[in-house]
Amino acid sequence: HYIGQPIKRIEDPRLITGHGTYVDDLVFQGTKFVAFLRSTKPHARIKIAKREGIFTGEDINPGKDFPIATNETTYIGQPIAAVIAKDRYEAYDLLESIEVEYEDLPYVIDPYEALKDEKKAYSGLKSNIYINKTYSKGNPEEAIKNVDFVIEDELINQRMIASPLETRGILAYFDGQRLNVWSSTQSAHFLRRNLVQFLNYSNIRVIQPDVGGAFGSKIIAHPEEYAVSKLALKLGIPLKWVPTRTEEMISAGHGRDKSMRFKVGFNKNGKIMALMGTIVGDLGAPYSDANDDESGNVLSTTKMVLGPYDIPNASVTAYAVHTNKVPTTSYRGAGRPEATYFIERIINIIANELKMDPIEIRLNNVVKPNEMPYDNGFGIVYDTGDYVDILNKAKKYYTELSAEAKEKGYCTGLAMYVEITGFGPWEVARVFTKSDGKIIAITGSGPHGQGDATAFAQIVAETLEIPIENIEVKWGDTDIIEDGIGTWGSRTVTVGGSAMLKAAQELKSRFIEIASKMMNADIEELEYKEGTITHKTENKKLELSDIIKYAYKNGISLDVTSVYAVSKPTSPYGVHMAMIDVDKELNKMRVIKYIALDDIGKVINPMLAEGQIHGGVLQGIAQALYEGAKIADDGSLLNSNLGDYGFPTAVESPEIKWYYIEKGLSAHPTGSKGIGEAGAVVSTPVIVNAVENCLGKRIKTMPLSLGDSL
Ligand code: MCN
Ligand code: MO
Repeated sequence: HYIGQPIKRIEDPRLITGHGTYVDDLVFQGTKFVAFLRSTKPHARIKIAKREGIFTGEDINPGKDFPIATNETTYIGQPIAAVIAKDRYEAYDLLESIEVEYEDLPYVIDPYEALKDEKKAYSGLKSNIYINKTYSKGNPEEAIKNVDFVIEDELINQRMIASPLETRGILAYFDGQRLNVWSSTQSAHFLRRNLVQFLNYSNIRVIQPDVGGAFGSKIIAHPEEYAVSKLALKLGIPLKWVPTRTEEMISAGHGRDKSMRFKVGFNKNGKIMALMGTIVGDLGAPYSDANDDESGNVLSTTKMVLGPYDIPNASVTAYAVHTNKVPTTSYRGAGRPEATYFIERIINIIANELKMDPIEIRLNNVVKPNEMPYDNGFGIVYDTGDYVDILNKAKKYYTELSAEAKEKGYCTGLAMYVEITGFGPWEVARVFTKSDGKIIAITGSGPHGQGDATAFAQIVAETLEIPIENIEVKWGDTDIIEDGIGTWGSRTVTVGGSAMLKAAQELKSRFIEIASKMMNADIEELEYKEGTITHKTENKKLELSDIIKYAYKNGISLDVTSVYAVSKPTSPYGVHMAMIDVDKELNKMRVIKYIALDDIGKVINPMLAEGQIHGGVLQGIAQALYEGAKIADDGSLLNSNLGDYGFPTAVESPEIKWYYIEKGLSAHPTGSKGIGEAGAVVSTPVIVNAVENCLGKRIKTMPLSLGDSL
């Protein structure tokens, strides 16, 4: 059996021996290097002197300001012109020769200021407010009159920068017949569809080579990708663009940047009776590729803000608003971390107010197992799970952790989460056999570090009951499979894996069908076991190699493509906790121990899943303690390099223990739920809650090591 086993990553040998191929490793004869001139003003009318070799918005999107600003720039860092040179040194030198006239326009940086609509982030906007939507259930106005206590406050989830080790990058080449594009992206297919639309040209092949991480920042098609593709199509020479780290940080799309003003009414036992509030998400400058995604994730935050709790009366208004900052895009969790942060901080504040145990207060509020599936009233249905059971299991770990902390003078904190994963609309898988017996499995999704290829190999090997070494997994090329969606929203192993499972099952039934022909027997008379088909009553037996040989000889295809359409996403959940050393004098905090307990349904590979928890948890710890975009009054980024930004390393990582239960299976064929984001979804409030519990003072801003908290 392969499913459920900690199989080592089949992707790794070539990567860890330095044989990976990233966009910047690719060179074609005659490749030229592209560099972009970026706006130094948050909002201005621009005029660029046209010269030979300088390309502006007029060359890329004439008359429009997107993706490249032609007449009006709306954030510092926005690309406003491009140059092409023989290498990147010459390209950056060339940038200095471009003359830009800026005519300043009023700019707005603070999202609450932007809501007033006195200054527009872009003159083409009717309003800065991209969306304004209220979600309600019960009657919070009435309910709050009858509660024991009311608390009002504000919580801020700061602007983050994804910072994958590899920046974005693209190489585009029009070979006279078709446009070939290599991009560091989360989905070759999604980028292709976007380019087809933008260029109004369909003969495009997109390849996703090895990708050094993305964390959501490489989902959307970025302005530079549109621009380089357009220029490549126009000029017919291979063009490469790879930004510097600072360019990446000021233009790749930031994450989070939401705040919530809330009023919560609760009783002596900690039961929340009413929650009211406003969530404001700062979208930064308009960029439809980013803004269209759940309104910059503001809607997903709001729909999930009730968490795993049965809050009978609630009304929360969401505002997604434009400012003159870098556009915000998805960042690991994409809305769910913000939602989890808000509700878990609220619960912690209430628990401290009532001097209640963090597990008891949650037990008094969670949705009960007999209420599953549970419609949270804000448009999300939680499919399966037992929130009471997982809290009771967490109690044992938390009691031990608290005892150790007491002895050593450390702080502890805890948070719970429910999230949504396994998004659709569909995914494609293709499984076929080579004439030599090799099985090739191709996914339409776009793994870029998660290890999904190993999980896919496990799924195919388990279904066909053959050694995993016989299977080769491929992805990231629009030429090798019908179509695809991509890797994000912790969907890949569940949605892509279900497509893979269906394709492998179909291939297996084809094997059996062919065997029945070869043996002149009914399918019911045959038995498939470990790649061998035997006749139940007669002494006949066929190996897969015989069947494959026969199929090719007789003109029968063993190439199966399966499209798996998703009807509903699925909801993983868990309880995480931490022990932290807080040194008030040195204003220093160090996470000593972290325990994660999750239910993600069927676990395909516990080692891969645990790896995701390690990375995600450290990312969330970093949001609590170290990371955050520091924005100046004019919207410029002050900490635009990894040294200043507060990027965590292995040194900052605590000991992380992962436990899982497989109680709430999903309805997908794999039975799995996603875990790619869970760590980042819940660890931030775990850390802030722990520090708050120790200080006995309400915490408002992150990162804590820089904030006003201590
Ligand atoms: N897994 C499993 N059993 C489950 C669920 C997951 O064995 N029930 C395993 C899978 O086999 C896979 C991994 O855990 O190896 C994550 O799977 P899944 O939860 O399906 O998530 P995705 O593969 O769709 O990954 C996307 C997710 C997202 S949205 C972000 S952001 C993120 C993350 O993955 N970005 C990452 N983890 C990252 N890890 C790396 N190294 N680099 C990134 O950019
Ligand atoms: Mo993501």
